[in-house]
Amino acid sequence: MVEALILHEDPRSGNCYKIKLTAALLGLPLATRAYDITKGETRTPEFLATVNANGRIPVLQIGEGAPENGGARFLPESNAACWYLAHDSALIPAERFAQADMLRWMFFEQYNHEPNVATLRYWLSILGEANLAEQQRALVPAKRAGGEAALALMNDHLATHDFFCGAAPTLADIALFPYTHVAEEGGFGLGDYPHILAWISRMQALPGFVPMD
Ligand SMILES: N[C@@H](CCC(=O)N[C@@H](CS)C(=O)NCC(=O)O)C(=O)O
Repeated sequence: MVEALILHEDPRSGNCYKIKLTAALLGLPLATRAYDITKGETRTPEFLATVNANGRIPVLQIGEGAPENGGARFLPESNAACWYLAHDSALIPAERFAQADMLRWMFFEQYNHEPNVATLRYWLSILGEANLAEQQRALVPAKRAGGEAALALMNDHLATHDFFCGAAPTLADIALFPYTHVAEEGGFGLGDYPHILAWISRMQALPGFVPMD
């Protein structure tokens, strides 16, 4: 039996787009259920009790219905959800080092890239600079420096690699693509990173590629 796959998402979120891109590249049907994170819709008692106690999207729901019929399982964390979907596919290299190297870039994305590049996009383009709290405003220069460092590292790596783990795309590329290709919405100038721009074009040319909403 094929299990239903439902993505609990906010369509503006790059973390959610990672999962939609993985499903699209693999030809997997994926239903969606939308929430507005700026209205606290992932912080309701019902969401916390049934979807994600951590109060965040994305969450990949696997299966649906009553527990006696298999029920629904909920998987938060974008990169874990991508891993679930890509199991046994070419998006996860089989060779041990290559697989660990792919994970290296996915951890880099969560620690060095997303907290800087994605957060500035959220603050400046979605919340709006005028609406930032004083504490957020004070953090902008450090996030700018952290984001520039992450983009520079990526650009250097892509100078000699078509994709992050070699000649073919893996989940490392899918994890890094969403917030990188809209980095200008956070005030980053992608013109400074020509190898990133070439990689973005390669990603957009992949069979099955879908753009972010
Ligand atoms: N590490 C998590 C990050 C999840 C996350 O920060 N989600 C944000 C949107 S991208 C969210 O739900 N924010 C709403 C909130 O915190 O209330 C992942 O990769 O999925």
